[in-house]
Amino acid sequence: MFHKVQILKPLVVLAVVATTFSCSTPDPARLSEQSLIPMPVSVTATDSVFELTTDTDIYVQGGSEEVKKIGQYLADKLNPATGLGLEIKTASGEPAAGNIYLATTGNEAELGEEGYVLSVTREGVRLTANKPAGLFRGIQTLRQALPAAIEMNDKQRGSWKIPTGTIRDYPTYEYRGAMLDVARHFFSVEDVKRYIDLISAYKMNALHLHLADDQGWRIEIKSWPKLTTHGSTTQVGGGKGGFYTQEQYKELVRYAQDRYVTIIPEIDMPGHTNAALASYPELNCDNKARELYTGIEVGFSTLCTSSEITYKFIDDVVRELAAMTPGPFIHAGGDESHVTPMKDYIPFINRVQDIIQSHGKRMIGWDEVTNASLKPSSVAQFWAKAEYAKSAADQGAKVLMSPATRAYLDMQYDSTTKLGLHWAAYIEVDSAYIWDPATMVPGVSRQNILGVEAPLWTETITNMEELEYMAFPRLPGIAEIGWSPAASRQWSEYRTRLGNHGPRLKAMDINYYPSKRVEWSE
Ligand code: TNX
Repeated sequence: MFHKVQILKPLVVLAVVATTFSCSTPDPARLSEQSLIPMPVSVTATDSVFELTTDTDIYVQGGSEEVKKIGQYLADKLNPATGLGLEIKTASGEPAAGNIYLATTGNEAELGEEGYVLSVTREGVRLTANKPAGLFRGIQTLRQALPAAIEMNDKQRGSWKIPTGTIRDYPTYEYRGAMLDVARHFFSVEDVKRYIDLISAYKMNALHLHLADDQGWRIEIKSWPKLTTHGSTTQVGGGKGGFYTQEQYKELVRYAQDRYVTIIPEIDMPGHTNAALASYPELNCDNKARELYTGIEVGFSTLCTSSEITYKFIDDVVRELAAMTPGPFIHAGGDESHVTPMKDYIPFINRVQDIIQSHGKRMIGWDEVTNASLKPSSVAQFWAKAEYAKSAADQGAKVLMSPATRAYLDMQYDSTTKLGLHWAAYIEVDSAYIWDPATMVPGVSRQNILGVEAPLWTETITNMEELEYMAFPRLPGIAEIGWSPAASRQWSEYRTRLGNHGPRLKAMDINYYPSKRVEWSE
């Protein structure tokens, strides 16, 4: 080892001198050797490069404001680091050589809603998809086909070469998401926007926001104002908490929509409701308001399932949420309702499911909701009990896969991790990657599965830096599990790609955990 280093050193110095003093940077690795995450369905490399220059612009197919907006998003990603000032232009046909072209062509069934074809030749970049969402996903691949420095926010030296070839790509699962618990610790609108940026860079398309729990209620409900004037005012450890006004929430929904991410709001019930029970005495069977709570115990609170006012409350909350939710789902929680007897829990969940449906939405619930009678339109989120996931599938409902032992981003990496919990497992980066949703639970197979989601509970997570440390680099692996075909996934190969991805995570200013199971390139 020592000798190797001695011999290699002069070579390294030479290479550094060569790249620093020559006018052009060396050509990038072939397209098939780029460290793309998630791995595309197919990559065919040819042996040339396309270089972005001051003459390069982004041509969008004429007419569509939506495609124009995607073009602008791409320009905003490429211009800061390159300083090339790419402009958006409307094209009536394919542009002249030297440019990037984005178009929705709408005729390839296999590509579906989110698939795309990215074709790079010496003459230019051509990105096509059936739908704008596909163009957006393809842009994430294009970013990763450029040098990591493309992610920097200010002008970088260097040339901007993309290896040539063709990528055809589409997702395995239609739902690829992350969950953020903004109830245990509150996260600002700016934080949530950054998380949306980060998850969408890995082609995730859903952000589930856990908006209410024992420690805080985080979304303004105009018909029940004390939920926020009182119920939002603290958090775990006794900080000041916080909440989103409806205007702020709508802004988040729009921000996510522009990145083809659907926000799924969750109000957890009948348990995990202390913040609501503290705000309105009438939601308690004894009519007495509870104290606000700042600890991290679970399973002690319940709405009064036998009182009509509870259902009026839920109907009002769901109505206001549904009005701000363009996506199809409202999440009703339903987990760890330890003080709600099962004989009360079952009719409660059935009724909540009806309320959600009456407002035009589909219910998602944590896996315990399968104790009730699920409609085929409902979704059970598997986190703990395999038999519940199986029961959901047997009832004809879809299953969302979030096994706590693999996909929980709040679990510690190992016993030395300072943040997080370990009640489910220690989850190193390989463990978070080496599983297949379609074989996780006997009796639950691919056609029963809506997709995958990586939840981040925030009992111990207080700010964005800590959030990033727990989410990265596990989240890109979960994103790949949701997107890429199972047959193409191998830890031994992914590990190299992830290691090569290190400089990109740094350029994105992500505070990631530098796992020793990965060899990180500088
Ligand atoms: C269990 S997972 C919970 C959450 C906690 C989490 C901590 C689930 C549906 N319920 O209330 O925050 O464990 O890891």
